[in-house]
Amino acid sequence: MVSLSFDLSITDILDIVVSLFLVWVILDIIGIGTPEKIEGLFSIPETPIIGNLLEIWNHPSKVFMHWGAVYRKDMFQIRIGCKRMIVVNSFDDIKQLWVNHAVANNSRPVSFTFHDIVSASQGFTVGSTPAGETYQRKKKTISMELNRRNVDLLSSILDEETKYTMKKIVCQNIELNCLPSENIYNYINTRFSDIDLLKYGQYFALRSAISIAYGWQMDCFNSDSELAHEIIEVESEIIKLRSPITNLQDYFPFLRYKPLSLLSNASKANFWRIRRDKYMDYLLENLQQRIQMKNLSACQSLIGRCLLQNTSELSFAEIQSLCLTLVSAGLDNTSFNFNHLMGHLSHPNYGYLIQETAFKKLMDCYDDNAIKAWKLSAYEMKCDYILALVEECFRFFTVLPLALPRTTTKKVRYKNINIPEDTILFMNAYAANHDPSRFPEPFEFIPERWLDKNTGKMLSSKQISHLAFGAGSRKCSGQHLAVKGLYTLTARMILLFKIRRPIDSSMLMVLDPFQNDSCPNATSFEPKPFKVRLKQRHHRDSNALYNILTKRN
Ligand code: HEM
Ligand SMILES: *[C@@H]1O[C@H](CO)[C@@H](O)[C@H](O)[C@H]1NC(C)=O
Ligand SMILES: *[C@@H]1O[C@H](CO)[C@@H](O)[C@H](O)[C@H]1NC(C)=O
Ligand SMILES: *[C@@H]1O[C@H](CO)[C@@H](O)[C@H](O)[C@H]1NC(C)=O
Ligand SMILES: *[C@@H]1O[C@H](CO)[C@@H](O)[C@H](O)[C@H]1NC(C)=O
Ligand SMILES: *[C@@H]1O[C@H](CO)[C@@H](O)[C@H](O)[C@H]1NC(C)=O
Ligand SMILES: *[C@@H]1O[C@H](CO)[C@@H](O)[C@H](O)[C@H]1NC(C)=O
Ligand SMILES: CC(=O)N[C@H]1CO[C@H](CO)[C@@H](O)[C@@H]1O
Repeated sequence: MVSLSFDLSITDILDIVVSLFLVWVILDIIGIGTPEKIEGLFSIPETPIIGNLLEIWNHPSKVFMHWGAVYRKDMFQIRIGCKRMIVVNSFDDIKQLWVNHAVANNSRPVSFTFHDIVSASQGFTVGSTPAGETYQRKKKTISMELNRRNVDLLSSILDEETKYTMKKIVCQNIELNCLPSENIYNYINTRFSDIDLLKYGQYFALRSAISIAYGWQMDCFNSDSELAHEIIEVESEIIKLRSPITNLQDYFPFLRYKPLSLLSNASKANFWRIRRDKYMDYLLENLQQRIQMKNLSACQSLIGRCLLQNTSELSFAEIQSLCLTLVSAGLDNTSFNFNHLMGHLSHPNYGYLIQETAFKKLMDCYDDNAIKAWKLSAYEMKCDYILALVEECFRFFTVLPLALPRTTTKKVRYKNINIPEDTILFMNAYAANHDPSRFPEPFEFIPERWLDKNTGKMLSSKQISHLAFGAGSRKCSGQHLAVKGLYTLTARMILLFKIRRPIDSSMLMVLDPFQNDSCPNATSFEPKPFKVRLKQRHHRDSNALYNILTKRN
């Protein structure tokens, strides 16, 4: 009996698959089911039913660049299943469309897997919330909390966290017990072996985020290492589920119905959601307990203040969403950028020279006093060359090559094209950041392009800007934090070390982020691991600097 009913259900499933598929094919052939073409906009040739799905499954950003070149179009439309979307490759069109047109009300597409399953309990992150009142309340809070002035108030946290990161890099890689009394300069000549710095970047991003959000210092390398691992692993799996291309249920609605949804494994999304809930709940409950005990750093933390003050008018669910945003947004984005920058510096043919220039410029800014340079690099971004280095890294790498997708909330007219309401827009940020009309020699890593040739000062954002943080009203709210974090990390790495190529030359970073991407169908680049080798940088104050690292606060 049991096996009979099992057989039956399998046939049932097959029946449903086949009949739904046939209905879909028929609908597609007569043209119901397929969305109308947008008039006046070039359309990439497409396959019936699926549209352009197969061609853009992997590295959509690169395929879009290729199409742009082949068809000589900066803007074109594509289709996946029942949805049509517009792709914009050129820097100027993105600026026009995202900043000057209809940006105020740009929304985010709602994805079935991501919004209905992954986000069922903790809510959406700010970045994935569609337009509306709840979005506006959350965005207002996070933009205000992380505006330039407030990020400056977080300097002491970044000071502490970058110091902690440097200390771990030193202590874990040269044979030494970093006891407070120990003088590290006895070990100066110890050689580092090849190391992968990504882990340190991730712990930096995670610890800073937890400290800012909850006023809690995580001990990532010891007592909280399990929790840290868990957060890093789960968040990086969840970002993969968010890909705007590979979630087939979004484009082929019949796949959402049981039993088909079981085949397409929505339970995978559920699995990660449950693991995420566990630590998100833990972090918030822990904060609430500490607030009850009147713990000062808990009460003054970003989320602590949201819970205590009623001025922000946030509901509890909205506060949960802010927590999620703060924990997840910087995690891989910041650490991948840090690692990528270190990878560039490890390239002997240009990276070594950049480091020497950077060190010299830092010394120039601080009267040749490395101790002062070390201390103040967390509190001010005075050295324009380091800032240029950071901006060039954001541009060159563009960790989210398609930024995050947008949806129009009303009709937009642009260059005689009527873009209807509810159209998905893809900003090809990678393409725009390598647009040769804006960035001569776009595939070269040239920090100087951000600086005035005569004065060496940073050019204004009107003169040069990149799109790694998106553009317009839904531009990244964490950009000041991300820039400041990366500035401090970079300045301090350069003060302490010379970053050199790995001894194992196969571990040298590959420059093209598309080439060794381990997950070509994901939203962000996921570079294969690579390594660098560190040597101590010798200067008048180097021993004193190493002593700062080993001292207890
Ligand atoms: C290197 C680090 C980072 C990069 C490259 C990055 C990049 C981006 C991009 C491309 C977007 C989409 C913008 C658009 O649609 O135009 C975005 C949105 C967002 N980012 Fe970041 N981000 C980074 C770090 C952070 C950090 C540390 C936070 C801190 C909480 C943060 C918070 C947000 C939020 C809240 C949004 C959503 C804005 C909205 O939809 O209105 N990001 N980010
Ligand atoms: C779906 O994913 C979950 C978690 O990864 C796994 O346990 C389950 O076996 C998968 N189911 C199918 C039908 O692939
Ligand atoms: C507040 O809580 C943190 C984390 O639990 C703890 O390290 C700190 O000592 C507490 N501060 C006070 C003043 O109790
Ligand atoms: C915040 O406002 C809600 C209702 O608006 C009220 O129930 C709650 O007591 C207030 N909390 C504080 C800390 O004032
Ligand atoms: C990167 O940043 C975007 C926007 O802030 C965010 O939605 C995403 O979760 C982040 N991804 C990772 C892997 O950190
Ligand atoms: C990186 O990609 C290149 C070309 O695709 C390949 O030859 C090389 O083995 C890859 N390197 C690593 C470390 O995977
Ligand atoms: C995305 O790419 C990775 C690595 O190539 C692969 O393991 C994974 O199955 C792909 N995901 C989808 C949905 O195709
Ligand atoms: C510029 C613009 O059109 N802004 C509108 C966006 O939508 C809100 C309501 O959702 C309006 O109040 C704004 O005027």
